[in-house]
Amino acid sequence: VTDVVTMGETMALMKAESSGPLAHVASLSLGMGGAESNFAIALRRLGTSVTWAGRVGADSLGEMVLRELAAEAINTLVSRDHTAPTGLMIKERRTAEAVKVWYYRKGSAGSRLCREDVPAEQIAQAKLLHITGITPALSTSAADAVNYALDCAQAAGTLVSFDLNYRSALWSSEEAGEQYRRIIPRADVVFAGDTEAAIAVGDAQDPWELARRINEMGASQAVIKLGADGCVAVVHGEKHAQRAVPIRAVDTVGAGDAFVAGYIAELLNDEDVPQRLLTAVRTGAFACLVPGDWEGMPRRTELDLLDSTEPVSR
Ligand code: KDG
Repeated sequence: VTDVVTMGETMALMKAESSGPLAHVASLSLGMGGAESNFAIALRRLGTSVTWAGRVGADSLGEMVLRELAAEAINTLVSRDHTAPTGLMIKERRTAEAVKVWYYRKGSAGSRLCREDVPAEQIAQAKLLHITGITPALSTSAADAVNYALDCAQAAGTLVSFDLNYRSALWSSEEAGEQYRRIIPRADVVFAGDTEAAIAVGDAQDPWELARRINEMGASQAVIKLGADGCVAVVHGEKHAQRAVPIRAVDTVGAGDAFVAGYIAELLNDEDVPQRLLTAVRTGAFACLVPGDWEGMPRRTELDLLDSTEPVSR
């Protein structure tokens, strides 16, 4: 039994070693990434037990995903799909600052996630189920799996958190908005960037209004992620704001997942909202400081490093 259960697709990730068009990049390094497993790793490093459920191919890349998750002490409930490969994404560093992600995931094992893969019992016993808006975009069977996981959580009184995580390569904003409006009322905690939130609830004057509309749809904790501007939240009717930690980002992919993990870890530790948001912006900042999607996720003992003025600590 773990405190948190999450599910989704984790893919192999090939990262360009240098900046420039992929056509002129001589070497790529191999790793993995996936919003929910990034979240799981960040959460585990902060001290919360977590299960990741998903589907990978019966191939070497699937093996790599499972090895990495095991090395991070994530409990895994995985189907090995013998008829589809593990998905792949390639990260192009077009300029030193601009990262472009290319997906090779259509028909992948992960996208074939279905309701049989949903760990109903573990969800019922967990404190929280975490879902992202990527999973329902993968296929109809994956969308059905999300729906079923939400049924399991609601029947058992397990908290639900939902990160909208819009991916324009996977679906249109109309399709996404429709799904978001179905899932938000079933969630307790909702995370969204401001443009993502607008896909679900329409444009608004300010992020508070976006959060308030998400509350109105039934999620009592709405957190709007504003990147370098920090975040705002409306939680049980109360407004909160938190500034970001000033950093020089090298790769922001994975920062949102880290942010969510920071908030959820503190929520489950019964910390108040300001503490949840503070840990969230700090974990998010850490994720931006390394090129991988999850490798930079901090351990709890490392959170203070962001304030350190010492270049070397011994
Ligand atoms: O949030 C980071 C994820 O986007 C990345 O790790 C890969 O899951 C991924 C996706 O679908 O983009």
